[in-house]
Amino acid sequence: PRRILSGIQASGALHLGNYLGALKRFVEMQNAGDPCYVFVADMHAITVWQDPAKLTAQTREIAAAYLAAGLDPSKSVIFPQSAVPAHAELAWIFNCTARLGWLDRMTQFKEKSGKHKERSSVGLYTYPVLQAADILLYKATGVPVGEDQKQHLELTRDIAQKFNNDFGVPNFFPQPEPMIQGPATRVMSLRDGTAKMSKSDPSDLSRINLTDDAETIANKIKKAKSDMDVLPDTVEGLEGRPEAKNLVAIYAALADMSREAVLAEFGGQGFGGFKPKLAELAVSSMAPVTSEMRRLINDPAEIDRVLAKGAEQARETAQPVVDEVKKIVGFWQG
Ligand code: AQP
Repeated sequence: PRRILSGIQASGALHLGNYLGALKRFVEMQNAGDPCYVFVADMHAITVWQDPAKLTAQTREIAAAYLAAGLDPSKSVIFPQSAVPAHAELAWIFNCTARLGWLDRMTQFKEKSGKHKERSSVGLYTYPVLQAADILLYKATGVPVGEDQKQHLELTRDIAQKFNNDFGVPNFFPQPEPMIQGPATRVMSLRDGTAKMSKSDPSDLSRINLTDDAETIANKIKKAKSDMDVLPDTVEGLEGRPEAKNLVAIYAALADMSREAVLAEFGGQGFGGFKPKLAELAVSSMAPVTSEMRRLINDPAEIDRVLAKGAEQARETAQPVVDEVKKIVGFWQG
C-alpha cells in the first residue's frame, strides 16, 4: 500500500476548501486501507505570529476536525508536528540540501510575504523545506493536498533526489506523489471565482467555515456571486464562468458526484433553483461534521489522548529514519 501523509496548519478556522481539498480526502484514503499519518502543523503555523494561548486551542481544533471528519485513531496516526522532534532535525539537514534558487521560485512565499519581504520570518521562507522533512521522514509515497501545494511537492521531490545523489544513497528517500484529485482541488472564494477560498480573505462571506451554523452556511450560498445565465449541460460550458464553475465543483465534491453528473441534473436551470439545492446539500453534509467538532472541542481530554498516542506512534516511525540520516550525513555516533 501507499503510505499517505498530510497535514493542516494550526492557524485558525478551517474552511470548505480545506475540508474538500484535504480533510475529506484523508478520510477516503484511510478508508481505502492505506496507512495514514496526519499531523497538525503547529511548527508551520508559527511562520507567522500566533498567540501562544490560541495556538494550543487551534491545535486541538484541527485534531477535532480530523476526528469529526472521520479519521479513526485506530487506523490513522494523528499527531502534533512539534511533538516529534525529528521533523525539526531533518528540516535542518534539508536546509543544507535545498538551494536558495529553488526557494526563490516559491510562489506561496511571494504571496504570503507580499510587500513586506524583509519583515517576513526566515521560517516563512524555509516553510517548504520543513514540509519536505514532514513528508520524507515517514518515507511517504502519497500526499493528498490541494492544488496550491503542487509547487511545494515538486520541491520535496527535488530535495529527496538531491539528498540521495549527494550522499550516494539511491532510493533512500522515495519520490512522493502529490495526490491532487477530485472535483475540488481548488475551491474558490464565494465572492470572486478567480481567487482561492482562503482563511486570510478579509470577507467572511467569501468562505464557509467549518464552525458556521446551518443558517450561516445557507445564507452565504444564497449571497454567493453567480451570473445571470442558466447552468450549461456540459463541463466545457462552464469555461469563462468562474463562479458557476466553482459552485458546480463544490456541489460535485459534497455529493461525491462528477461535475458531468451534476450538470446532467441541473443543466438548463438558473441559480435561483440551483443555489437552494446546494445550500441544502452543504448543510446536510457539513452539519454532522461541525456538530461533532463542537462536541470534541468541549472535551479536550479526549483530543489530548488521541494526540499523545499519535505522537508516540509517529516518533516510533520517524526516529529510525532520522537516525539513519544522521549516519549517512556523517554526524558523530556515540
Ligand atoms: N481553497 C482551497 N481549495 C482546495 N484545497 C485547499 N487547501 C487550502 N485551501 C484550499 C488545502 O488545505 C490543506 C491545508 O492547507 P494549509 O494548512 O496550508 O492551510 P492554508 O493553505 O494556509 O489555508 P488557506 O486558507 O489557504 O490559508 P491562507 O489564507 O493563509 O493561504 C492543504 O492541503 C491545502 O492544499
